[in-house]
Amino acid sequence: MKFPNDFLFGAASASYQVEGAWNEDGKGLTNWDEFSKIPGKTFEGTNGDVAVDHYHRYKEDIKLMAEMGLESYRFSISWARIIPDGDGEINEKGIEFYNNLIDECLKYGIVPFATLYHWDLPLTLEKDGGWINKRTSKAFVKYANVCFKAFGDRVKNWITFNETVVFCRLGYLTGAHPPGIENDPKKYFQAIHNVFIAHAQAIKDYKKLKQFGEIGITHVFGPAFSIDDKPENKEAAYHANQYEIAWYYDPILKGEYPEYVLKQLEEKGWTPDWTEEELELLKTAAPLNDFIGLNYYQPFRVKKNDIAEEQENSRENSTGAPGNASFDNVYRTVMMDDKKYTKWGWEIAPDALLEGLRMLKADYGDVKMYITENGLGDQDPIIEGEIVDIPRIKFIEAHLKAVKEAIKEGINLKGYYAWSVIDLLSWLNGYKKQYGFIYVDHNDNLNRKKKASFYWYKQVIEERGESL
Ligand code: BGP
Repeated sequence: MKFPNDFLFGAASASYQVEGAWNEDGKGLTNWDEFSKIPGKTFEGTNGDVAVDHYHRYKEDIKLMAEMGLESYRFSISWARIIPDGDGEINEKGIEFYNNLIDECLKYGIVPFATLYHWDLPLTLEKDGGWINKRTSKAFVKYANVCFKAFGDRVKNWITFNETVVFCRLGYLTGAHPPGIENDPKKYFQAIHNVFIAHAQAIKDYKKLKQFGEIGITHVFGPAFSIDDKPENKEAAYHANQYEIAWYYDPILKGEYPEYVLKQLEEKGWTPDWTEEELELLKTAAPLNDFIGLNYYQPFRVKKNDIAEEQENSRENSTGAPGNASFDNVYRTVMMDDKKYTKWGWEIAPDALLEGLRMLKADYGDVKMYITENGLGDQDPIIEGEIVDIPRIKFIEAHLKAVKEAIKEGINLKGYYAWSVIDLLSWLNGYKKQYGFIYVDHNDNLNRKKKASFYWYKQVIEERGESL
């Protein structure tokens, strides 16, 4: 079977991780510009000042994407380029940059899929409370409207937020992302709610503009599975899925937070400050979501947590590998002997993607979905100057097979975006952990080079995945 004609084969990036040009052409400072320079926060002190210089090399990069046959490029817009202080004046140079980038995609027939928020928040807003302050939600809606009006004639696919769970958890529970706050569940749940009302208002505004494109949000998709059949571990997995999936997906797709979590938040005093009006906004916005984006890297194998201990909030503990207790100490994620893991300890489990998609279909029906990120973080083998990233090919191949199977079962998946189109800055792992189809030589002027996976993905796209 070939993939259906309306299925998009894409790849993704994010502004802070590729652009560089951190202080050029009127861009304002962001939370990450500041945070990444605090000693010890990132791997070997890496930051996105230059990143892979996509800001200056986007033409060369998009030409390579076209050569690969890429059908869609998912990129993010840096809010601080568009509105440098978050909610004040518009920076025309910022608009110009994304106009050029979008036009360059269209020149080759590449569908531009834009994310409005991939974690780089204008610093002025962060200093005023960031996502804890509803000023940020309002500012986001204004910024989103500026983008819809400037780019919406050509961008027909919009993602409001990337992975709310990650920037809120790492921002307010582990302190590994800005604003670097640790162990503050009250703030964590407040930040999520403030993001969701911003999302809801932005999609309502988008629909009013009648640009006839589609809009949705992207969430991490990390379904939890019990390590065995013991009732206490099954309960732990249920708890994990309520807090990590239902808490995020329900308010978007059903317009209501899940009862199970709500009840516990109330008992613990963690219920966000919200108004009836905001809860109503979530309800009325829910049916307007055109799709949900899933970033799938790994599932979680969980068991009941029976070791009462203080969490250690190190950078290493925040880079995604299992082995930690949940913030509320109810369950623990574990590595299992019979599973396979990447060099960074992330489970490789294409079968769990398929199983997870079935769970989503059961809970949320036929909502349209895109895999907006999936990929292998690796230190790629270089043999005689060639980047032979065979493990990446195997990884993506296995996951695309799962996607194909899902489509055969009638799951409404309309695209797959590999993370990432080009090697880029990993937030906490620097440049050592690579994901791209295109290699960037940090020892030689950031020169680009095609990896083995580049040629492989090109072929997959050409034959629309028939031989997968
Ligand atoms: C996702 C983010 C991406 C990217 C990816 C890989 O959570 O949306 O921006 O960083 O994970 O993560 P890492 O670089 O930590 O391996």
